[in-house]
Amino acid sequence: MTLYLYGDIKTRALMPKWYMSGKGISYDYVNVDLTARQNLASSYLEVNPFGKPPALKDNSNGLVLFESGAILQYL
Ligand SMILES: N[C@@H](CCC(=O)N[C@@H](CS)C(=O)NCC(=O)O)C(=O)O
Repeated sequence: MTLYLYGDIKTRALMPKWYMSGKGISYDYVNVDLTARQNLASSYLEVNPFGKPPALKDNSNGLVLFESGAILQYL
């Protein structure tokens, strides 16, 4: 399973980051630089059409979540 977490330092991505670290869940981190407006780039809007990090993509089943609470519940 490959998990991709999309976020930036000052976003709610910190919560799933902290949770996955604590649980030993491996993931790839994709930085979405809010100051550079990368959250509005098509590459991120394809993941989350709302353009708001965090988002989590699970490549094993194609699931994409973009609410921090839903991401934590899924994990
Ligand atoms: N309800 C969403 C909130 C997402 C959200 O508001 N993200 C903020 C960063 S924590 C954001 O994208 N701010 C930049 C913007 O709104 O353009 C969640 O909990 O994941």
